[in-house]
Amino acid sequence: MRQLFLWALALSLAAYASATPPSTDNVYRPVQKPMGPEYQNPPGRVTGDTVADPFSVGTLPFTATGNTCDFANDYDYACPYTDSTAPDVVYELVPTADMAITVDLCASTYDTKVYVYDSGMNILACNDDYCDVQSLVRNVPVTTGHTYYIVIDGYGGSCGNYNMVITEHIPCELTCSPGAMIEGEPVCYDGYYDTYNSGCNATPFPAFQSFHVGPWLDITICGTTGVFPFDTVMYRDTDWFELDCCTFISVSGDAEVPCYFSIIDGRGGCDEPPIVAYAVAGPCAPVSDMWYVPDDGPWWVCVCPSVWDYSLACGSLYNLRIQAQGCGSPAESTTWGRVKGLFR
Ligand SMILES: [Ca+2]
Ligand SMILES: [Ca+2]
Ligand SMILES: [Ca+2]
Ligand SMILES: [Ca+2]
Repeated sequence: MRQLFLWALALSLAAYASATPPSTDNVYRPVQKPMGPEYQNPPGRVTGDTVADPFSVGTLPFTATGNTCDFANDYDYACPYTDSTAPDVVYELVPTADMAITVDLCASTYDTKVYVYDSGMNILACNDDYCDVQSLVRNVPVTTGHTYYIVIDGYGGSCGNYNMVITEHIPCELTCSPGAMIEGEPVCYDGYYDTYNSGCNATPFPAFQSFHVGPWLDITICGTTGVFPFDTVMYRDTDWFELDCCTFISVSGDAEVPCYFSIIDGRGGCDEPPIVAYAVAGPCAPVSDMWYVPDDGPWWVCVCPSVWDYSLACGSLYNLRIQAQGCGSPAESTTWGRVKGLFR
């Protein structure tokens, strides 16, 4: 019966392991994508082409769909890729209240870019790839009665169907779970160098926060993370927790910014260790159903921001609960209630 349960768990893990696992690097390594054919402007002008004749954004939340291919190329901003020739569409927003906004193009079906300009065409926010190759900017402050331009563009010469949702940005604010262990790492900052718990990203030596599982381990870690610049390079605070030996690992929790919660096979050391399970937690979107059935350790649980974007500010809080069964605990002592309790 227990074997059956293990097989069921192992099969259910296939869903976690089948997608391309995320990187656990702490430094951003942009890859230049192929640019594709240069886009040629169509003849004539249509509404939405430029800031002189934009579409209007109505009451928030506001959704708009369309296709950028019939518009002209008028705008480009490097974030970080340059030389876009893609056609672009312009929306005008005049807020009726001071707020921050999120512009979400994640449901679009081509390689999008998005920019937010003020009325003087000063750039306020820019993003290329937030959710796969689609774009999102969050927490962009806007002021009542002022005019803002939201430009939907494409990477390289890409155009296609866009789906834009503009919402008021409601910040996700968490507090440490009762009884949580405080991570203890300093809050990251510009130029921060993590020797505290950056795991396989630490040089010259790996740096883990280690836990002895014993028969059972049930611990919640309240930590902070974020994305920050080091010189001109983008870094993120990665937090690695080591478990010495386990026959079950369950990971749950939430974060103020989107974070990968990953279970990593540490048995082969830091040379490209396999990620065996992962999920995105936050913002205010808990993960509760991630587990793995491992063997002799060590196993690592890693928390890192899932998006390379400075809006994921240092000091963003997470609660990570790790429940594990140790290698030494005999199967006979495992009750169903206890095992199932691990995966709630
Ligand atoms: Ca363009
Ligand atoms: Ca993109
Ligand atoms: Ca941290
Ligand atoms: Ca860290």
